[in-house]
Amino acid sequence: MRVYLDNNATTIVDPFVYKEMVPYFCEKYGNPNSLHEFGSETHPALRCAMDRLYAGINAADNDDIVVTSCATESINWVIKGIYFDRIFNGDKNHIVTSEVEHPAVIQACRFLEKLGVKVTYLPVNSDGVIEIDTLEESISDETALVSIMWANNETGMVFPIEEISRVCKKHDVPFHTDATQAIGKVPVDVVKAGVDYLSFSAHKFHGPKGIGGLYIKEGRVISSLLSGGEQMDGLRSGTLNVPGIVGMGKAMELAVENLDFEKNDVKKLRDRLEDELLKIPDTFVVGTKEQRTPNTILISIKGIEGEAMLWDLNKAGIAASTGSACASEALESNPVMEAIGAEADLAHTALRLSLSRFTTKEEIDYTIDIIYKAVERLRTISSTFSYAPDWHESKL
Ligand code: 7TS
Repeated sequence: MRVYLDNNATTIVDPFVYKEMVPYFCEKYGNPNSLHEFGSETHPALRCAMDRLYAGINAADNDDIVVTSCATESINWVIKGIYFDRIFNGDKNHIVTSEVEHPAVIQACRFLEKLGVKVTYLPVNSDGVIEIDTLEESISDETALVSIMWANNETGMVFPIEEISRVCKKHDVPFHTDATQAIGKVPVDVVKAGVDYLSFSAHKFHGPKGIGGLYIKEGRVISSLLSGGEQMDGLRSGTLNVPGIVGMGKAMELAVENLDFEKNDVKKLRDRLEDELLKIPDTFVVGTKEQRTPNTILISIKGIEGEAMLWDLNKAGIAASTGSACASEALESNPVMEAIGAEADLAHTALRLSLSRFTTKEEIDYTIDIIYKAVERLRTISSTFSYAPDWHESKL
């Protein structure tokens, strides 16, 4: 059996998404900016895709959604764009973010630090979420931008976006949120949330890779970083990725249609997996079930290196991760585990299991069985854990 439980890294392209994209590779392959029919015959699908994106996050007609290549690009654009708009000219010199952002945010901020920008990385509580008081205290007259994620990729914890945006408004500071892990998992409404900028990537919600977006609220300016042929109203030059945009639009429509399914059915499977794994002694999961995206579990199984567990799972056909794929090649401890104050030996035990609307009950039952067996095997050989064999006997 092959089981894919690494949906926070990327997702399968929904077959309906794929089907809508197909004609835009070999039939309607024109450049949308060309003045002939090959170009113009792409326009209806592009318009339809953009309408679906606007509807999906409740953006107004006068707001901008600019198509980018991925969330990493959108995030870098906002953070570095703000530097050119508000910091380079001497107006402001400070950015506020959190310790548990994706590396796209953290590294973009580190880049600006080298140019002299001050950055505050807000700490998180034991659930992995920032406290509003610390945000309020961190903002000053110098602050040019607050960038806080909507949902964390490792823990799935959903941040108090409306409260964050209220604080930002009070201090008149633009608010960017990285909603890469939120779209398709929880309702994302830019009006209700009151955000100024919002980043996303299609491949996290069953769209294709290599395509993403940046929402920009009406009135918020941003310097364009890709200068060139003036596509996307001059905000982001470069020939449009027509199949990608078509696919992202359809994926957004399906993501919104499936929100109830995520909230009920995916969550039920996730909760079942979590409840069974928590029966293993000396385990804990970061954050409460209700405050997390319905698909994610970050579990620590004491005495078991995350990588060792991944090896056993992979051999059994199960894909999971120890955290963000963007950092996991380094064999480092999980940074979010560290940020929540977990002891050093536990930070190495993180295992992230992330489901999707395509995950089945059979797959979850199989995974529970394999993890139980892997725990038995790995704890027997663990140098940091004294093995008590009786806990699982009724389970196997
Ligand atoms: N922001 C968050 C919250 C993410 O989870 C990711 C990808 C990105 C930004 C970057 O997205 P990209 O499409 O530009 O690559 N996160 C992960 C992950 O958790 N495991 O692999 C990739």
